[in-house]
Parts: sequence; structure tokens; C-alpha cells
Amino acid sequence: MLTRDQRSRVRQIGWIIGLCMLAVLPCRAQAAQAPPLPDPVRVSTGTSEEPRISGLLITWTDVTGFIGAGGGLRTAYCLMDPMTQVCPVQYVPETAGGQIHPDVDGQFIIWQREIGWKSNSPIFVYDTVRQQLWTLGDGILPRISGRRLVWARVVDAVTAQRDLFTCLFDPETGACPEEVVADSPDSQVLADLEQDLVVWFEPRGVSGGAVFYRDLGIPGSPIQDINSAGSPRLGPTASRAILQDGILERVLVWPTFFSDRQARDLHWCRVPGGEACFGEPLTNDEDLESGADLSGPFLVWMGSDDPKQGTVKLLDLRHADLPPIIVSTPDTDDAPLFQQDPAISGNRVVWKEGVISGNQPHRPLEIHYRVIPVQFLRGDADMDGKVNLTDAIFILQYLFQGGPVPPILDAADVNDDAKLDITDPIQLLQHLFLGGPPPAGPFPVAGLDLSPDPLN
Ligand SMILES: [Ca+2]
Ligand SMILES: [Ca+2]
Ligand SMILES: [Ca+2]
Ligand SMILES: [Ca+2]
Repeated sequence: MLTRDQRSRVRQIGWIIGLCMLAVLPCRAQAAQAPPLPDPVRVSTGTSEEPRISGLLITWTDVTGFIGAGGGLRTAYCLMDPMTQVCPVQYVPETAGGQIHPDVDGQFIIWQREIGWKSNSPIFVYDTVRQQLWTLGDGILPRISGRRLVWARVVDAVTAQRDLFTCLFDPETGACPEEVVADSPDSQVLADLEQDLVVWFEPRGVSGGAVFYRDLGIPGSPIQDINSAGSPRLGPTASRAILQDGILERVLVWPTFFSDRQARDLHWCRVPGGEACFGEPLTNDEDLESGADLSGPFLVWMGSDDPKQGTVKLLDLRHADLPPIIVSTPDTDDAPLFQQDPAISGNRVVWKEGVISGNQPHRPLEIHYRVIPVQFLRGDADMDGKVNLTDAIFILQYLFQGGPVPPILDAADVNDDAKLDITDPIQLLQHLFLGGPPPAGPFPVAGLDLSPDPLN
């Protein structure tokens, strides 16, 4: 028999469980329901190609007029206002000949003059803060990460064999003393880099090739081969960072290349330590997949059963069991959309889009931009999985010293007032050291911003 006290306790517990059920069930329903995607923003009109994004800086190649003798191709860029989603188009200074293959990191935009696939061409760097233009050595397909540059150079005009070169750019003097990354009888193409890690692809035969990387941060480091027998690959199209157990690692992503010459599944590899290279593909639905780009744990790619008419998809690798988020609208009512070349920075995605007429995209192609609401931990501005002093410093450096843009702006909005200002690092510091109130939710567990506001 229960005493009166015990019965009262049981009733209390029953009430508490009941109230919890009432409280938890709607919460669960809310958490399971993804928030609606903000509308995509059209960044460019006209004919635009090769979008890239770093922080809030978006760059692309604009076809501004008649393409002849390299004319009419200009490197355009804009700085996105995260509150108004307005991005006024600007151009880098015009250099002789058309400007193609832009890449961007931090405040720097890099591109090459359009000469031809088999010829080297001057490479340019533009400092968008100092508004200063530098001319570097000759090459093709330049890429930038931090102050590290990498590019290919044609070393045999007859066979069009290419070697890879790198340099560390000094924005004070424009100096960039070059070193060889890889020279071999094979031609190296499609180089990309993240910090000091350079990745590239060497085509072999008609239907594939091999993926290589080298860590230039370790003096004398050897070239590593992550080719796997019987599985020829195209890529890598990306070498970006991933958070794994709170540790920043780097990951290569590349599509498999089948005999029908269509990319199929996206494979991945954590480096250094290539043991994960031969595991399950990242994506393995029925779609053809290509054009992968990574930023932190976020992967974007084109998926389609028709390579001309794809859909941009985003996967949060921290929750790789969840279905990917559809970033771009797959169709219009009357005509199918051509969507390609997605690039990502934090949760900010760009891609090019046009209408398909017959088998081909109908020009113009426009650059579209969308912020994807993703799970984040408020206060974790640098997105290393922890909230500490480093995050307050990261926000202060972004606000006042031209430091990197927080990968997810909402994570830096500590007080959740949809503005990034001095009150955010102050609240964080007060919480960390003076017992002040904690950051607004989601905290201390990562989640979505359940009080929707324009800052994402
Ligand atoms: Ca952090
Ligand atoms: Ca704020
Ligand atoms: Ca909010
Ligand atoms: Ca928000």
C-alpha cells in the first residue's frame, strides 16, 4: 500500500510527465519540420558563368558583350548585405583580354586572362579592400586559399602537358615566389586547395584518372596518391574542411567517373590518412552527381538523372543520415531549369541558372544565391563545436578588424536580435567570465533558429 505522501508524489510525477509530454511533442514536431527556405536571390542578370563564394563576397565571369579576341568576359563581384540580401555588382579592373576562371578567398579575387586551353596566360589578383590589382606569373586555372595560390602551367605546347605551381602571395608587395607542386609525365588539371593542402586530378585514358594531394604546410612532404584500382575518377572538385569530433580536418570530394562519362556518386576521403578513401560513397541515390563543393560540414553538388537539368542539393555531413536539402528549384511551370556549378561558403550557396530550350541552356544564365537554415550552436562563431573565448575574439575580429566572415552568421548573433554588433561578443564574454546570461537558443545544444529572423 502506498502512503498518502507516496500517492501524492506519484500524482505529482504523473502531472510532470504529462506536462513534459505536452511540451515535448510539439517541440519534436517543430524540430522535425525543416524551416522554409528563404527565397533565392538573383545576384546577376545577363550571361554569368563560374560562380564562386567566400564569406559574403561572390564572384563570377560576366559575359558583357561580344566575345571576340577574348573581349566581353569580365570578372564581376559583389559583397552581399546579409540583412537586405542586396549585392551591388562591381567589376575588377579591366585587364587586356577576357577574364575567366575567377576564384575568391577572403578579400582576394584571382583570375586569368582568356588565351586558350593550351596556352599560359597572365594571372591577376585583386585586393577588394585595398582596391589594388597585382599581375602574377603565367599559368591557367588559378585557385586561392588564404594567401596560398595554385595554378597549372603548360610546359609542353605540343602535348599540352601541364605541371602544377604554387606561391605565397604577399598583399603588401604583390610578390609571390613560385615553387613546383607536381611535375610528372602526366598532365595535372583541376587543382584546388584548402590552406596548404593542394589536390589535383591527372586524367588517364578516356574515362578517368587519378586523384593526388600534397600538404605544402609540411616541408618536403611527398605527393600522395588516392587512386583506387578499378574506380577511375574525375576530380577533385573540392578540398574543403570538415568538423569531425570537434577537430578540423580536410576532405577531398570527387565524383566517380563511369564509362558513359557521367559522374555518378560522390566519393570522399579524409586526409591525411586515406583509409576512408575507399568507403561508401557520400551520395548513392540514382542521380548522376557532379560539381561538388564543401564548406565546413556542408556539401553541395548537382544531382540529376539528366546531366543538363540538375538540382543543387546540400548535405550536412554532421547529419548525413538526413535527406539532402534541395537548394534550387528543380522546375518552372513551363520550361525546365538548367542549374549548375554550385559553390558554398558556410551555409551560403551560389549557382548559375537558366532556362533550357531544346537540349541546351538558353542564355542568359544568372547567378542565384541562397542562405540555407542549418543546425548551429549559438555563440560558436568559428564553428569548431565549442563556445569559448576564441569565439568572442572571432566575432570582434570580424566586426572591427576585417577578420573572416563567420561561417554561419546566426551563430555569431549571440543575443538573437538578428544583428551582428558589439553587444554579441560582450554578452558572450559576460556569460563566459562574469556569470552573465547564456547565448539565446539553440544553446547549449546545436539546433535550428526557431525564432525566424532575416539573419541566417
Ligand atoms: Ca567555437
Ligand atoms: Ca546580435
Ligand atoms: Ca532568431
Ligand atoms: Ca536567425
